[in-house]
Amino acid sequence: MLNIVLFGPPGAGKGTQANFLIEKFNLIHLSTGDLLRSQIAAETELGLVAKGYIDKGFLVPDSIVIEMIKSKLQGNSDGNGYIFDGFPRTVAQAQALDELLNDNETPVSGMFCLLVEKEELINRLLTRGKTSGRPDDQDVSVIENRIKIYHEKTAPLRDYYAAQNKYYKINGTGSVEEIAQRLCNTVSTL
Ligand code: B4P
Repeated sequence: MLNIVLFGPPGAGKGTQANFLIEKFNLIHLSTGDLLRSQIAAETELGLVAKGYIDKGFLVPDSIVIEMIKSKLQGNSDGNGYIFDGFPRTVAQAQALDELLNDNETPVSGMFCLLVEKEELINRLLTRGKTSGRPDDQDVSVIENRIKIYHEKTAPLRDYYAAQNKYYKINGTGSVEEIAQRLCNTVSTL
């Protein structure tokens, strides 16, 4: 089993690169951002709560996100493994993921962190905001809040995975294909 955590600040290319890795390594894609947006689109109770956080650039509470991932893992036992895209984003989420995967004796294989400069992140997200309709991609102050929260709450996970020898840095600047090649080369060494 290959369980990959795709990591990086907002706009680093997690969702973009996940598409390459899924195909190359035959993995099941679990994006908490996509799962939350589908709840928002369906106007569920969970979606309404999540929208209040996402539109302002805050993280959705751990309890909601962990429960969502738990139910997805229970429903998908086949396949070569998972690609976790945008999850975990806090230490509590990383601990919960370890517990869930250890129950099935299939731990995280590696955490791959896409490194991109702040100015480039903001440009990418504002560009996407012109066509995506995502409110969180249309306002610079919301984007800056997302990046700030990434540094406060999410970036510390680098130490969490480094302590387990599972942290891999990937240069996230360049063409989508070049970055995909770097990622695939590194994942293939596992
Ligand atoms: P996500 O959906 O995870 O959104 P994201 O951080 O913006 O990254 P995404 O994967 O979508 O974008 P990508 O970098 O691929 O989260 C959205 C919100 O949901 C969060 O802010 C939070 O509120 C909530 N949430 C999600 N997960 C959560 C969790 N676990 N806990 C709590 N809250 C959670 O791409 C960005 C743009 O860059 C795209 O337009 C792409 O085309 C472009 N791009 C990509 N690679 C490029 C390249 N090499 N060159 C130029 N452009 C590139």
